[in-house]
Amino acid sequence: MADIRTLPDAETAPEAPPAPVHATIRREDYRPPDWLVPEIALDFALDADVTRVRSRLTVERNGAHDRPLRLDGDELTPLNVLANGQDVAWRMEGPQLVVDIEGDRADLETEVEINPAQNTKLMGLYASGGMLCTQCEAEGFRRITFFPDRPDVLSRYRVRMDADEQRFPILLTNGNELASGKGEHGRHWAEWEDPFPKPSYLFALVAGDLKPNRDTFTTMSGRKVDLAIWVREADLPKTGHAMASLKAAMAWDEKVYGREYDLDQFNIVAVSDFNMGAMENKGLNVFNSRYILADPEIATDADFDAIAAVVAHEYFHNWSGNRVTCRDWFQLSLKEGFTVFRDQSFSADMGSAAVKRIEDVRVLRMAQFPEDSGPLAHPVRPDSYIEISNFYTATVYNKGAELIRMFHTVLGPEKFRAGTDLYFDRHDGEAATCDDFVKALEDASGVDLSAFKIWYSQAGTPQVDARIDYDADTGTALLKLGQRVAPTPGQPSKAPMPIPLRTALLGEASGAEIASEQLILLDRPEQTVRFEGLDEAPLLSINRGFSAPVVVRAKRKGDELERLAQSDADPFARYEAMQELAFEALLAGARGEAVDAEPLIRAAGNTLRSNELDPAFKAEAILLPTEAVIAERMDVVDPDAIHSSREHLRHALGSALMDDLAKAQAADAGSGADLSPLAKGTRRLRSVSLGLIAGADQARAAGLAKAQFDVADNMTDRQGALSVLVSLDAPEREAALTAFYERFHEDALVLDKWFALQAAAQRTDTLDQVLTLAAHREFTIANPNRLRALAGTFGVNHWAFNGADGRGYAFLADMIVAADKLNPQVAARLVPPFGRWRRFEPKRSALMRSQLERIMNTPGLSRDVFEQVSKSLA
Ligand code: 0A1
Ligand code: ZN
Repeated sequence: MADIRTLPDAETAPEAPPAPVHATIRREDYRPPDWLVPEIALDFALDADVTRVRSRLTVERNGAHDRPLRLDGDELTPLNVLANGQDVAWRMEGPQLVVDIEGDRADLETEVEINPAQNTKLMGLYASGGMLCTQCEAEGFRRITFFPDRPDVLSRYRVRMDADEQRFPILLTNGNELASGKGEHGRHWAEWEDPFPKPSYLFALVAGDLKPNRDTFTTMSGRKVDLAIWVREADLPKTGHAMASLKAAMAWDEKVYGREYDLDQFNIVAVSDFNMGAMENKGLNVFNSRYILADPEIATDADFDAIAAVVAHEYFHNWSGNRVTCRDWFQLSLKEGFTVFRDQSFSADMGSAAVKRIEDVRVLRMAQFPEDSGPLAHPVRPDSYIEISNFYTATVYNKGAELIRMFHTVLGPEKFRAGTDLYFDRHDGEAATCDDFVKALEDASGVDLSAFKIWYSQAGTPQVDARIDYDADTGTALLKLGQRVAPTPGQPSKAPMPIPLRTALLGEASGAEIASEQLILLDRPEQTVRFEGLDEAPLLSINRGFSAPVVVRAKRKGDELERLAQSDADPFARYEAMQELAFEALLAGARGEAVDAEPLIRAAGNTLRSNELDPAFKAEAILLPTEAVIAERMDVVDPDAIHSSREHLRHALGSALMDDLAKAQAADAGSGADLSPLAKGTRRLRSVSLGLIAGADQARAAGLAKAQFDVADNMTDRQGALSVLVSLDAPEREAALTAFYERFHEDALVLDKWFALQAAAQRTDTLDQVLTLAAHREFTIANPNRLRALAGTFGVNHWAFNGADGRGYAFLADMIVAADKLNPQVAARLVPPFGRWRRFEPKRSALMRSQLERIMNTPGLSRDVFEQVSKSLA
């Protein structure tokens, strides 16, 4: 590239009109790209402070039109622009570089300089712990070089990297390495090529002093793939679980979906500053270190499971996301919903499917249901956005996965697999839509799924009302079902949805299945299903396995829930019956009504004493719903009433079941390194039991917790004990927190736990403690994990965040405003707890609203926070 230092002069760079701020992008406005970029060659002269990026794009006019080439940029200034090796007229229109191209094809060269060390947004090329790395999804590539930064422009990449060899001995990017060598002044270089055309959001580059954990995987067609997980040398011993998970995921995708890996190498890099969980860049996944590094000393069983799930998730994207990508960002769930469904199925196959389903539904209810009933509600395939980063949501991911699961349920595994085979085959190398996915399932299965498409477009969680009328004389039962969806922003009236409900009837006296399971499709506002030949009164087991992501309100009689909790053969339905029993008591308490805890106590006692149920299931079944989930079921939220109702129930359960709980808490799980389902379940039940014991007898719980903490040879027991101790007023609390800090403060991931545990504490002084922690020398808002550990955890601590004086609101608002100046994406993710303001009693509601307004009035607010706050206020 010639004359790289030439700065634009006034003639070639006329002043552009400012782009509209905070514009709304709409799905209906989608147009295919004007220009395609089949090839791109990138040349990086890497340095933490000034990295020079030269790029050469082969651009091709897409169709007959005379529109100019528009390249996206973000905080970029072109140093040089050449077309076919010649100077060319160009202009900036807002952040876009616009070039009039003669002819239908050209080579366009640009050059920019960027500053990774000052890139606090962690989008594009940034510095983290001495290394350089990239994050490009969704729109980070435009912070590296000028490019049509949209997922339907697929290019073949050739990349040259040049860096100081001592500081950056390892140079990685997508695809395969072609050549490498030494340069002058202690520099070295490497050249790579990715044979698979990809959208810019899948580009990645890493430069740093990293060491690999290497392994190999032989694919089903016999190709050997070199695997490497790159970390700081000291972290190498903590990479074994991630590597084992990767190999298990590769084998699983071959077996279950027939998908084979396609490059000769697969690299994973762990970084400690990362906005999200991980990123599926082609052949070079970049991970938040919390989803790679683990050993039993520092990671809980839940951390181990999350690592396996996220490693698998990113790997599965190689097909569902990379080989077949999204046409536009409105189709995000095409890759995310499907890939979450794939990773959930993988985890279910690796452990207990029943417990995994319960966990997934718990996450859906805690994260997605509130989203779907609040001001930020949006369809699985959104219709508009201001900032796409705000749409990496539980709706797009988890509800999207539920939608795929419904397809799987309706089609059955064989037809579903035929459908995904056709989808991958038909759209390999393309940017596809959610409609394309459904069409492939339909074409391969011969089943009309068109009615289900409403799940992509209609927001809100359907409520299903169910009631059984039984006539003993005729042995007939009528199951009366109704559905409705509450209005959501922009969707005031709703159409009925197809809701597949796996349903069975149990005999009231025998507990046996008197009508075997069938799949009922509720697709009208009201529907009646008839059962005949019943010789005893029926109990209703409905939405088994949580076959549809809906709220079921069933009219129950007498001890129906207790009977279901005891005898339903479907583990999810059994769990659900326990939850409903808990809700009956919790809601009565929160409304100030008389509470009968006996049915729940009996059911929980039977569960704990059962010889058939495994401990992981027992733990889930006796775990009380969180205060936030209880709040979802109240018309007017009073956090103090909810808290005290839950505390009373914990007390009642804890005292009535003390002996059973103490036994479960004392159970020996063997070595902390044993990650078998039994060992993990035993540990989980120990800590859940400890929590209930604490509800009844704080002094006893403090002693047991401290003992569990002191003898623990693993983080699960330690964290479980500490999570109970932090809420107690006992000398053991301080002792354990101090011991934990002293032992682990040099490990950033464990220190995050220390912050998070205290921010989650159920105490009247939690906010004061959080304020003190915000001033701790180890606290920083610049590191997303640390910020989330303190402010994110506090925001979902229902009782503490919603303290009546409003100081909790002020604290979180302060955090959002401060974080927004550095990292808008992460700041915006702290906003949702404020979105519940309309649901609260008037005093808190006003306090929350005034904090939202305060954020809104902050000068220079980012697009990210602006969108979340303005929608929350609307
Ligand atoms: N595609 C990733 C999630 C992801 C999205 C945006 C990011 O930007 C900071 C990072 C990661 C996944 O689903 O795993
Ligand atoms: Zn994903």
